[in-house]
Amino acid sequence: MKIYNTKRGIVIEHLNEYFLSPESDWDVFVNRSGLFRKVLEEIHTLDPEPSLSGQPRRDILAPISKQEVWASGVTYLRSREARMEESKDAGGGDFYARVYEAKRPELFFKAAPHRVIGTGGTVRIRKDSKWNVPEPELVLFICSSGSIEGYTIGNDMSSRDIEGENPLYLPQAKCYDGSAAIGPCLYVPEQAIDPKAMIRISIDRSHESVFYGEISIDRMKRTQTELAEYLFQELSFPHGAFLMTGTGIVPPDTFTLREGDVIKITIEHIGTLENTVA
Ligand code: DO4
Ligand code: MG
Repeated sequence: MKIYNTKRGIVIEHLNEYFLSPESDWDVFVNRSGLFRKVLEEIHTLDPEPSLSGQPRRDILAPISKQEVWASGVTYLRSREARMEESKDAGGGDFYARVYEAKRPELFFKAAPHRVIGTGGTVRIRKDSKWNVPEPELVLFICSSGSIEGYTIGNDMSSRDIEGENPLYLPQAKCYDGSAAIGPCLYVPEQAIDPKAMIRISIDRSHESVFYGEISIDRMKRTQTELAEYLFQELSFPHGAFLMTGTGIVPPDTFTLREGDVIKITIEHIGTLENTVA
């Protein structure tokens, strides 16, 4: 089942049928444990609305209202290698190797909800940075009681030169206007997402492909539950929270994003998050 936050309200897609929820408050709708079963019961009381199937992309909002967005880092080998390389001159490489092996994961605050971009929106590169990449990530939706209730796609935009200069600059490399995109929907399966699901990213410049990468989510070193438990250990989230689970795809060091680039991130079962760079 997929839940869309749209200009018309909350739209539920289930088995190729579309329903408009009578609930208009996104936070009330999503922040429930056992979300799949509860929504399934609700749609049994609703009539399908075929007109919702062709809703234009511009009507789809980011699947968020009052939730904070957090992120995990160095959860895939590729991220560990890229970070060690970019920070070696600053003497920071060892920290990434250590956090990859450590029991405690790296968790950082990524975005307040008002800073989050949905599909079709514009992500940004910082004006004081020369080396920027998108990070395609599986994102967990965790309800206020701590259970993983759904998934979406995330782009953890990152300034590699700022982060590489000194790991203490991480919040500036990661948190700025237009640095976080999630969407297009909240995917709420009956069981946990298929561990073989692939994450794919393509970047187009002037209609030509300049980068493509893919990885399956089971290449992540940590479990989704472990990350969610660490996040909720000392923090409460009254409306639930989103947690980006880290990137396993990093473009070569010669690559940097440019204004006008189109970034498409697809995760099997969820859909495609598409954003243009400004
Ligand atoms: O440690 C820096 C950030 C790591 C990150 O965002 C990732 O691995 O996805
Ligand atoms: Mg990341």
